[in-house]
Amino acid sequence: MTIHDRLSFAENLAREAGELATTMRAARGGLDVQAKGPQDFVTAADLAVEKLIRTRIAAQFPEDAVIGEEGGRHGNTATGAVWIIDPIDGTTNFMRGLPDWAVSIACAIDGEIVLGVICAPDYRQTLVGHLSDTPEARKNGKILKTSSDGLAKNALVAVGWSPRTDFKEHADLLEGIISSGGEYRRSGAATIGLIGVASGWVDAYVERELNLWDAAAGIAIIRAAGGGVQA
Ligand code: LIP
Repeated sequence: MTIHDRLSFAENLAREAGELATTMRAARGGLDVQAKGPQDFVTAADLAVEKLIRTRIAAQFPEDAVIGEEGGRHGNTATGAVWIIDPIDGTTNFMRGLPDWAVSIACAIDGEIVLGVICAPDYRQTLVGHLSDTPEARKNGKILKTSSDGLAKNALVAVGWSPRTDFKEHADLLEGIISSGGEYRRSGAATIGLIGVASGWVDAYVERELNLWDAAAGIAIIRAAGGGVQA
């Protein structure tokens, strides 16, 4: 199996997963929202979408391992491939009917993230990226290129913050952006900020503590679009 085979599979799967989430949200009353922590929620759609993704991967790539936000790690990879999935990134936005949420699917081989797909159904956008010998990122079929402005004086930075982390540190980060002449935006879904970077709409995405499943697909897409990533 090549990276391209896996990417094509992941793109179709992310679209299917996005459709399932959208359908479940439209069937009002069926989301069964549970709190995992302060301002941290899981819905029936998160669980159903993760189950769908795991089922499809198990059928197509039974020897690959999977790490998912809701179910943790399953399987010991015999192929060196590990899928990293967030069924719904931006669950709070999703369950409230806001458009900033997405399905995120990435695959790492021998410890390196090599491909990613982010499907944002409410924006009708699907981004794919791969880091083969000739890296390439696309959004709805069109080649992507990150902004060349870097962190110049007029930088626009997408930011993320989670209630898991210290707010004072976040406030300091925002102050640093503003005092250096920049501006910021926060959508409440890391994947949406990463779409902004990959599309060249914003110059960077910054979040002090991000889970692997929130970032993995975006990392592959941004690198494939010519951007850099710092841990
Ligand atoms: C959330 C993110 C949010 C970020 C949080 C969290 P969830 O993911 O996308 O932007 O700040 O760290 O992980 O819980 O909605 O999938």
